[in-house]
Amino acid sequence: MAREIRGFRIFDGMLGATAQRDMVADVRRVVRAAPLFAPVTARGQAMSVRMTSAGARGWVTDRRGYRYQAMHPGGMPWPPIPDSILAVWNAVVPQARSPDTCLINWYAPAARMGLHQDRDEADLTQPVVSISLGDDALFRIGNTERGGRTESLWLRSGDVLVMGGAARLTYHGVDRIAPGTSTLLDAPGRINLTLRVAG
Ligand SMILES: O=C(O)CCC(=O)C(=O)O
Ligand SMILES: [Mn+2]
Repeated sequence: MAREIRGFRIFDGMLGATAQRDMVADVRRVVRAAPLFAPVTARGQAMSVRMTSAGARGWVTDRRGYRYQAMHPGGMPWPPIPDSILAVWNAVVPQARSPDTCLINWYAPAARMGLHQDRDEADLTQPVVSISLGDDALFRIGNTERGGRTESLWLRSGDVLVMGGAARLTYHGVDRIAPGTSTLLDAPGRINLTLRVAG
């Protein structure tokens, strides 16, 4: 059962320990083929997360701006989205189109992500499904317009969050992670996976 906060659906602890470990192994395979890179916003600001993608396209940002593209910045294709990750999408949003991209964010202990909307996808009627692995993250939910009161919750390893429907354009971000709250990964930090229909 999911709980709902401002239209975001949260499946607490959806993935058990074995599923989480298997998924991390799949993520490591993707990262070996398409290494994490350090994104820079169009304004030239370094983001604190490291990222890569799986799927037919991947999200990139550099001085030319935010976009989805068919190749990793290193020139290689993005690896396919692992079945273990696709299975989560099929379980929580079975009516949606198939995702064509999975963004992999790596949060080292000091990394964060400012409040933003996910709006680079062509069809905003399709949801975004987010999976948390590793250390807890303090996740902030705002409103569909910039500003206003926000609400925060901790996302823990194995939690799945769906941003869809009227909340598809709700502002959200990660204030901080809590290093050492999970033993899933070899090092302190957090992996976040977001499945999307980009094209
Ligand atoms: O790390 C998270 O939980 C959220 C990530 C996110 O909002 C994004 O990649 O667009
Ligand atoms: Mn987002």
